[in-house]
Amino acid sequence: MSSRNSDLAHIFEEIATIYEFLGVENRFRVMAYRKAAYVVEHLTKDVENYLPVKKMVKISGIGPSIAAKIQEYLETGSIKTYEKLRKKVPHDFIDLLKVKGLGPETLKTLHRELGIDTREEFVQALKDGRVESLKGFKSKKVQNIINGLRQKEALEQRILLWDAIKLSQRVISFFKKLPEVQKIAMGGSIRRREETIGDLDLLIQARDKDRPKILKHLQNWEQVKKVLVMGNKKASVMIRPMDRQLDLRLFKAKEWGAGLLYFTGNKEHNIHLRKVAIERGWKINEYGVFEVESGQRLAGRTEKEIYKILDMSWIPPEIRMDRGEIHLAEQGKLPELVKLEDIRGDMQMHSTWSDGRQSIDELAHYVKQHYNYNYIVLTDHSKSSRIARGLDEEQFRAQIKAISAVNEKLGEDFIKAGAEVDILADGSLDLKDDILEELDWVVAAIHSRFNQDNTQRLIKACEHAAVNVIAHPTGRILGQRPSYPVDMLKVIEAAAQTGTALEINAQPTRMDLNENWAFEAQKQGVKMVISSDSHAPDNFEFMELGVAVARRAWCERGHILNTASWQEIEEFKSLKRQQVPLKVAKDGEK
Ligand code: DGT
Ligand code: CA
Ligand code: CA
Ligand code: ZN
Repeated sequence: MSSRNSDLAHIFEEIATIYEFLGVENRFRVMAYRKAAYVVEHLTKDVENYLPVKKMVKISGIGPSIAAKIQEYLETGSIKTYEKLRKKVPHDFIDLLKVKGLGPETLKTLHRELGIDTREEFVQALKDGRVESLKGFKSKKVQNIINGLRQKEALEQRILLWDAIKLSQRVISFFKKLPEVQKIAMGGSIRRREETIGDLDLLIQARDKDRPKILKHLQNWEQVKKVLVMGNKKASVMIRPMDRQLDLRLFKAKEWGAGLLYFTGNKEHNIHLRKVAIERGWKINEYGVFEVESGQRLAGRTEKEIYKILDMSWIPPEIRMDRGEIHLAEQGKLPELVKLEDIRGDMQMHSTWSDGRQSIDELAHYVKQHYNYNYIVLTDHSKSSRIARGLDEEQFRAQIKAISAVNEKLGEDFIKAGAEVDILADGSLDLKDDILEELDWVVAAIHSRFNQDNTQRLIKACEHAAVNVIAHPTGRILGQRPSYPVDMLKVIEAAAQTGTALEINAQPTRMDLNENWAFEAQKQGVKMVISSDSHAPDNFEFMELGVAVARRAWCERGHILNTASWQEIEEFKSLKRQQVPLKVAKDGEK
């Protein structure tokens, strides 16, 4: 995707937010700009290709006034309306709207009553009690704001893995334009697929004489905000997108594997490898493996070659954490980690029937066109999730029919009828048993009461015969809220005993189960499903993140249910039925 498109999308998003702050009379503008941001972000070609304005308004979601602003941006590099709005409301302040618990009305009150214009002033007013002294700001509300701010700050030091992956794709494609770049890869936490990322570590293989040109290429990139270090084989810069540090290092061909290994880490893994080398009278650094006495080079060209000379099999980056993988690699007993290509279907997604953006028909065709899946499970929300426009029993019945109709046209049972049913406060389900019986797959999830201890609530859901999987089991949202109180070890145990699966939800801010719980679940023999929880076409890509979590949790194909055929998934369901029989409540009972 073009970087201009995404810059424009950011601008439109910010304009929408500023209008939101300025007041309800702007709500149509807010909607128009939000929509335009979304549309521009998802154009397949650079926005320039859609000009002139007359042609552009034919793209649904872009009106003439916004189309004119796109043209203005392409011609002048800025948008006057945007500059004006920015002067009215400081960016820093608007950014506070992203804090959970702080809406436009609250911010406006703070501005009016306390004269707060910047984030700094806001933090100060929180600290010295001025916020709490305002009418309508009870201590609980203030505490919520403080918690929200903390979560946001924690994430600001680091960025989400998904954002980092997208950012690194942009960086890599920028350098790939140079024929002098022989090999290129991201190292560090991105390559290990950590949950959040501090800085970006970029490695390039090139001939010595081409180094200056490559470094110059970086220095001249319009996305570079500041040069921190500029050497002759490395550089560090701050880049504008997401305000990140980018460390670039250059290697010769014979050093490439050693450089990649050294800068992929983690540190503990590297130290352990070095120890193994030292025991043999060798040393290992970012340039290769050498015999200490003679200084003779033993390896360095590829990672495989280095692991091999240390008598180990190649270790996938995701598990280079010194958690026992080195020992297993010495014995040739590393787990065979699940791969993205192993995934045969997506187990959670939403349609326009609840809060998704695609109709059932569109979902089916989109997935068939872009993915090589054998099945998808439609899991719209149940009725108590009002904001998500959840369905009641009758609507699910109608949906089952609608799914059959689409499947009939497709000539196969591609779409499975499922539901994401709310687990109510007492652990009972939001839908009657008889409709659950009619569904192909039942996902149960908590969407309310995040403050109470939810252990028993989840265990009770596991014990329900119709529940096949617990979705996003801890409920955490990165950058917004931690897990609700829950004893996950007990939930994992209940899942194991009842034959219920646990979900690895692959949404970028969820990744829930996280790698630690997924590791625990895998050890306890609990099956997991990986789902994109898609609400829009581009969400299906998130599957990659869920697979990364599973890989970091040492999961093999067999641990992940949706690497299997639907027939095998049916067998998984009937196993639970043998353990936990369902007593269908008759009408009038319950
Ligand atoms: P981050 O950036 O905080 O998300 O995490 P990393 O793991 O990317 O850390 P970073 O950028 O400081 O270092 C990049 C890689 O370089 C890291 O995977 C391990 C390796 N590395 C860094 N410093 C050292 C060191 O002093 N010794 C060794 N053996 N490896 C190091
Ligand atoms: Ca890094
Ligand atoms: Ca770094
Ligand atoms: Zn959900």
